[in-house]
Amino acid sequence: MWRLVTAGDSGGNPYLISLNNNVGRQYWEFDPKAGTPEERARAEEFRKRFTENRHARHHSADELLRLQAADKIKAAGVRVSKDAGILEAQGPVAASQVEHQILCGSKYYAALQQHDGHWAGDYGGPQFLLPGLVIALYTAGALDRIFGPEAKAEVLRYHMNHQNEDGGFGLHIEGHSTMFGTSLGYCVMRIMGADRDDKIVAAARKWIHDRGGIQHNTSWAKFWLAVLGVYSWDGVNPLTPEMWLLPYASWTGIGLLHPGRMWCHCRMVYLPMSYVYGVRGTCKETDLVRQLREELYPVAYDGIDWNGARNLCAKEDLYYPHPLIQDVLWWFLYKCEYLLMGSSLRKKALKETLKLIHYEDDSTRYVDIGPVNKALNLLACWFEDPDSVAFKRHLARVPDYLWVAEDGMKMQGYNGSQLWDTAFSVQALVATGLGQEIGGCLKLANQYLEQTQVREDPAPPLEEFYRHISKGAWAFSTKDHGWPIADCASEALKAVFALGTLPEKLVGPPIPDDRLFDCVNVILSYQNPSGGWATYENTRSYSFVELFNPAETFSNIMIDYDYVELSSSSMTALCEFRKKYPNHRAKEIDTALARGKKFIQSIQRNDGSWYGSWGVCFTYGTWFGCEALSELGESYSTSDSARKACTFLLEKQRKDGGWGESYKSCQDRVYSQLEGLSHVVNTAWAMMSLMAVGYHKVDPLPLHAGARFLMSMQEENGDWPQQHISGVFNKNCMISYSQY
Ligand code: LAN
Repeated sequence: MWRLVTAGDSGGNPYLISLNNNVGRQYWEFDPKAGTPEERARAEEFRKRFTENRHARHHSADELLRLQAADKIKAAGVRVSKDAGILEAQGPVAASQVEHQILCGSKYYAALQQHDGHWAGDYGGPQFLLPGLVIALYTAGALDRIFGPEAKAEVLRYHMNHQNEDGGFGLHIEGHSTMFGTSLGYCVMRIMGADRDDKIVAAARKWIHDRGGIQHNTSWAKFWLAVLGVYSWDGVNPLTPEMWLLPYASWTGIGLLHPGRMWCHCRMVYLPMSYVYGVRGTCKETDLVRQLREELYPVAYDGIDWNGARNLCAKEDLYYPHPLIQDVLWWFLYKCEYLLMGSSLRKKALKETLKLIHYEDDSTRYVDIGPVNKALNLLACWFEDPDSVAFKRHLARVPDYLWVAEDGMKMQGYNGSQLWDTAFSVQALVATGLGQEIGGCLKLANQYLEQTQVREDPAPPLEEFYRHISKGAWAFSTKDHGWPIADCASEALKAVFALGTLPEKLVGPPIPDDRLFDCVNVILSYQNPSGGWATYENTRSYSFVELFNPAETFSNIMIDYDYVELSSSSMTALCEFRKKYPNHRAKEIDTALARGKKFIQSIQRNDGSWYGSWGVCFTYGTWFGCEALSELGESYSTSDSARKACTFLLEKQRKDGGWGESYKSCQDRVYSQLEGLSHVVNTAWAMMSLMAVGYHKVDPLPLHAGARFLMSMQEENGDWPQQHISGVFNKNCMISYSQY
C-alpha cells in the first residue's frame, strides 16, 4: 500500500542534504506490507469511484492521505449533525449550529495534520510537469530508480483518469485537450510501458494525428520531444545560452532583456534549457524512440520540414501567440546557431550556465525552485557528467515532487505547499477561538513555522547569481527549498502574531523578536517603486519584455509583476507588525503602507473587483483587496473602494447562497460563473471580503445565506468536499490547493 512519509530521516541516503532534518519533506512510498486488508479494499473502492466519475470530477479528494489518518480522525470523534433543510431556510442561522460545525471542522482538520506540524495535500493539477521529469530520467537511464512497477501503474492510472473524452490531455486536469498535454502524455504512457494498441494510447494518437502531428506544438513541448529524440533540434526555436553573457546594466538598453531580470521561474527554466539546447542534449536512440517517431506523426519523420515546424502551434494551445518581432528574432538567432555551435563563445556561455545551475541546486538542497527546472537541472547535471555527485543528489530529491492520490501518481507544482497551508491554517484555527480544544495542533504548527523560517541568505555574492535577500523570510514549502516569497513571509508572520494571542503554555514559545525584524526587513525590501509588491523579487525590467515571451500557453511570465495578493499580504503583515512593535522602523513602515494603499486602490477595477492572479479569480483577488483596505482603516461606511467591492461581490452571489467562480475568469479576465453548485472556497473568500470591510454591520443576511451554503456542504466527518480546482498561474494553467 502507498504511504505518505513526512519528515523522515534520510533513510541512509548520503545524497540527501537538509538544513533541518527534512522538516516538511513529504513523499509517497510503496510498502507491500502496509495496511490491513480492509484498508486496501477501501483504497480500491476510492480508486474505482474516482474512475467512474472521472469526466465529472477531476479533482482528487486525497482519499489515500485521509485513509492514512483514519485512526486520528476516528479518535477525534466528530459527527456533524446538520439541520435538515438548512439551505431552504431564510434569515439568520443559529449561532450554536455555526459553532458546532466549526468545532467539527477544526477537529477534523487537526486530525489531518502531519507529525512535524504541517498540512500535506495534493498540489497537482498541471499536466505538463511529469513528462519533463520522465523524459529526463529516461534519457539518463534512471527511470527505474524512481519508478518501480507500482509507481508506473499509478502513473498509467493517472493518465487513464485524466484523459478527456476526445482522447486528448489538457494543460491541466480541468482543461480542454491540447497538443502540449497530449503529445507529452503520450510519451509518458509509452515510456511507462503502455502498449501502442492500448485503448487510451490509440485514442491519444488519433487526437494527435487529427491535428497533423506533434510538430504543431508549444515551444516547451518541442524542447522535451527533441530531448527524447522524437523531434529534431532544428525544429526548436533557439534557446541561445549566450544570452547569459549580455550586459546586465539597464543603461545599455539590451540589459533590460538580460535573463537575470526575468521572473525567477522563467529565468530558472530558460537557464538549464539553454544549456541542454547549447549541447543539443539528446536521449540515445532506443527502439521506443524509433517507434515514437513513427507513431507521433501522420507523415514520414524523415520528410518533415523542421525549419518550417519551428513556429507551428496547434490552435488548442495558442493562448499567447508570438508577436512578429519575436519570430524575426528567432529567425536571426537560428541563423547564428551555425556560427555559435562549437565556438569558444558557446563554451564560455555553457560554463556560465553550469555555474548558475549548480548554484541553484546547492542553494535549494537540490529541490530547485519548481518542477520544471528540477527536471531540467537534473538533466543538465547528467549531460555534464553522468557519474556526478550532483546528479545523485538530484535523484534523491525527485520523490519530493511526486504525489499519489486515488486518481494515480502525478508530479506536483512545487515540492508541496506546506508553509503556505500551515500559515493559513494557523490563522483560521486561531480565528475559531477554539484554542483550548486544538492547542496541541497549534503548538505543532508553531514548531513548523519556527523550524521553517529561512535564517540565511543564499551564498554570496547575491548579485552574481541574480538573487534577492532571503534572511528572515519564509518559502512556500520547506526551509530546504528556501526561495523567499513576499506573501509566504507575510502570511507566516501573521500566523506567528495569531499564535501570540494565545497563552505560551498552550501553543509553545514565540519566535524571538530579532527573527521577526529580519522578516519585516525582507518584506520592506520587496516593495517596488510602484508601491506594489511582486512575488520573489523586485520587478527588474518592463512589461514590453513580454513581447519576447516564447511560451505560447503562458502569459505574464517574463518579469515579476506587482500583484494585489502579494501587496495585500505584505501590507497586512506590516500593519500587524506595527501594532506589536510601534517603534521598529516606524517611519519606513508608515511610508510603505501609504504608498501601498495608493497602489492597491489604483489597481481596483471599475466594477469594484480585483483580478486575482494566483487563485480563481476575482473572488480571490477581491478578498486580498478587502483585507488590505480593512487593515488600512477603510470600511463599507467610510470608503468608496470598499463599497464598490461589496457591490461587486453581492452581484455575484448565487441562488444557493454561495459564490462559484469558474477558472475561465482567469483566462478571459472576465467574471465567469460556475455551472451547478456554488464553490465552498469562493464562498469563503467572498464572505471574508464582505466581513473584512464590515458589510455584515450593514446587512447581515447575505452572509447568513453564505454561511448556510457552507454549512450545507460540510460532510458528516467535519470535512468539506473538493470541488473544482481553485489555483492558477500565468493566467492559463490551473493548480490544486487542496487545503483551501
Ligand atoms: C506558485 C505557488 C505559490 C504562489 C503564491 C505564493 C500563492 C502566490 O501568491 C505567488 C506566486 C506563487 C509563488 C507561485 C508562482 C508560480 C508557481 C511557482 C506556483 C503557482 C506553483 C507552480 C508555479 C510554477 C511557475 C510552475 C512551473 C511553470 C512555469 C511556467 C515555470
